[in-house]
This record gives sequence, structure tokens and C-alpha cells, in this order.
Amino acid sequence: MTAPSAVKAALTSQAIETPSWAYGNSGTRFKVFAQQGVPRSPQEKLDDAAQVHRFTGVAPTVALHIPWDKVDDYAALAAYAEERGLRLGAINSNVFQDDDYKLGSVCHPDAAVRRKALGHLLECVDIMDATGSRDLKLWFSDGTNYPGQDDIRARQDRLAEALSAVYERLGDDQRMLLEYKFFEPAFYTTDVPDWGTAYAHCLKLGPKAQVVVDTGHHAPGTNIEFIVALLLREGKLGGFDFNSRFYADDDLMVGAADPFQLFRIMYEVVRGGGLTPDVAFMLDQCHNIEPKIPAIIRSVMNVQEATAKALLVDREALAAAQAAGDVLGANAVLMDAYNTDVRPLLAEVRQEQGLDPDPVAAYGRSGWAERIVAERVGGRQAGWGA
Ligand code: PSV
Ligand code: MN
Ligand code: MN
Repeated sequence: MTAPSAVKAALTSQAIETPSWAYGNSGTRFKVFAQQGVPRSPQEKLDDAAQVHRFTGVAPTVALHIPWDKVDDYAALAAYAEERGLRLGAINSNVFQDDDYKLGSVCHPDAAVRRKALGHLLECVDIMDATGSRDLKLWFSDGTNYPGQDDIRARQDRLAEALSAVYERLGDDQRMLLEYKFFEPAFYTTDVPDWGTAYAHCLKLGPKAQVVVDTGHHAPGTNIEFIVALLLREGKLGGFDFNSRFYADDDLMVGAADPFQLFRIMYEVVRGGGLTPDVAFMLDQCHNIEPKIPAIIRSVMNVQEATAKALLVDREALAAAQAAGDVLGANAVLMDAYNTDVRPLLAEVRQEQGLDPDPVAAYGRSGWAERIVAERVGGRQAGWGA
């Protein structure tokens, strides 16, 4: 079993990136329930993110979504983050909200629309140069709603062409993370629907192209940990967008719907040597009815708890049981780790870092929630529908 000190060291070195859009107002396509005190600018989102990092100690980076977080001077925004003990993380592109993208972006049948979309992706790399971000996260809403609407194969060719132009533009220390989603907003075909499609494109592109697994983007019953194991084995797991869902919408807090699944995923990460900065552990969530900052703190803690349990798996005992064909014994080793209450361990880890053992309670006592309600009037929507 991993020594307790090694488990603690692994837990404090895991960094969890929070998304700027989780701090703003958001909703479903039916209604946005505005909350008081939400950020009115990218800077105020960073102010809130700094609170999450202050109480958890493991959330030092913030992902941006362009143009939701559009500013004139990205280097200045990076400096603003740094003054608050943060760094800017992945740059998320957005080629899904303009009217021009009704039939797609980089897969659109019209070359002019494809050029516009590619222009945005390249602009995102310029932004990465200014912010010092390593990762460009690409999610395409491209797809079709009706059989025959467009040529499935030609759309793959257009996608490959755009991806390759972006790949060529990346600096030596930059990566592109290609995200897949099995459906939505397109209802018939989606141009990057699954890990296999993302993997095939990334493999052709080269080592700077990696797959990102958004935990909410799979059909019910999909074995996500298998995908994680396979991508890690192939050196193609770039990171995660963590969240959870019960049905279709993927905006719930990670670990809320299925903490056991999150544990199984994190076990494969640990087993595959993926608990390193090469794998980006990002949240991609929106908090529609619950208070946002405590929900983000809770989400960070949920990832930590799953990671802690994964680190506690007695790998030697597991290997012995597996080699002996002891089905029940092997399963019991895994379940023992999952059923361990790791909250006291994490409380200890936090105390050793000079943090409050209970981040949610400490945030509640800090007065930040009351302060932002008093100071911020007219907070903004996260982006969807904005
Ligand atoms: C799409 O559903 C997605 O998961 C992509 O990562 C987007 O950039 C993000 O959500 C926006 O909420
Ligand atoms: Mn995502
Ligand atoms: Mn999503």
C-alpha cells in the first residue's frame, strides 16, 4: 500500500482547475435564475476563484472561455490573476454561439464560415501566448440534425484541415485538447462524438494533440474508466472536464451523481501514472440553483476524495488477487479503498498546509459571500445564451 506520506504528497500536488464560467449566472435553456453577487467581469471571476484556492489550496488555475472572458489585454489579466495567487489555465474556444454557426463551424459546408471559425481558434492561440496558458481546449458543436443534411465524411475532412492548421500554429510548450460529446446540440450526427474520433484525429496530428474526457459527455452506461485507461496507455489523455449528470445535462457537480464512477476513473488515473501535470484536472460545470463558490469548493473536494480513495487502493494485494484469479478478493480490495472514509485524512492534509480542515465552513465564515452581494450589482450570465 502507498505510504501515508506519499498519499498526502500526491494529494497536495494535484491541481484542480476551475472554470471561469462556473462563477457566473447560468441556467438551462428554459430559465436562468440570477444569483446576487455574481461577477460582472473576468477580473471578478478571478477574485472568486482566488477564494476557492484560498480555502482548498489545490485550485491555482482558472480556465477562460473566449469570448465570454474577452478583455483588451490578456497579459494584464494574467498579471491580475498572479496578484491573487492564481494562473490562467486552459483557453476554451467558442465556435458555437454565432448565427453563422447554424450548420457548423470548422465542418460547415461554406468555406467562409470555416475560415471565420479557424480565425477564432488561431486567435485563441494568440491569447495563450499572452496568458502563458499551455492548453487550448476545443469543443465543436458541429453536427447535423437530419440524415442527408450534409456529407458525414466530407465534414471529417474539413475538421482535419482546421485541426491541422491550429496544430501548426501551436508553440513548443502548447497543446490542443480535443473534446468529444456524443450528442447535443446536434441530434443526428456529431462530428466529434466519441473518444475514438478524437483519438484518431489527435494521433494523426501528433504529440501536442491530446484527448480531453468530459465526464458528462457519454451515453448512459459507458465505461468511462476504460476510456481513461486506454488513452493513458496510448499517451493521449490530455485532461478531464469534470462534472456529472443523471440524464442529459452535464452541469452538475463532479461526484454528485456517481462518486463510485469518479473513484473508478481516478483509480485508472493513478494506476496509469496519470496523476501528473501532464493530465489537466479541470472542472466544467455550471451552478444553476446552488450557491456557486461553495459548489465549486465542494466539487474540488469531491475530486480530492476520489483521488485519495484511489491512492489508498492496496495495489500489491490487488495484483496478488488478480494473479490468483480471485475475483471476489480483487473486487474487495478495490471496494475497501472506496469505502474508506478519507475525510479525516484530507482534513489532516489541509491542516498540515495551514488550511482550515473544512473549506466550505471556512468560506461560509469568511464573509466573502455577503461582501460580493453588497458590492456587485448586475452580475453577468456565464455565457450560454448571453
Ligand atoms: C460543451 O458541452 C462543453 O463541455 C465544452 O467544454 C464547452 O466549452 C463547455 O461545455 C461550456 O460550458
Ligand atoms: Mn466540457
Ligand atoms: Mn459539456
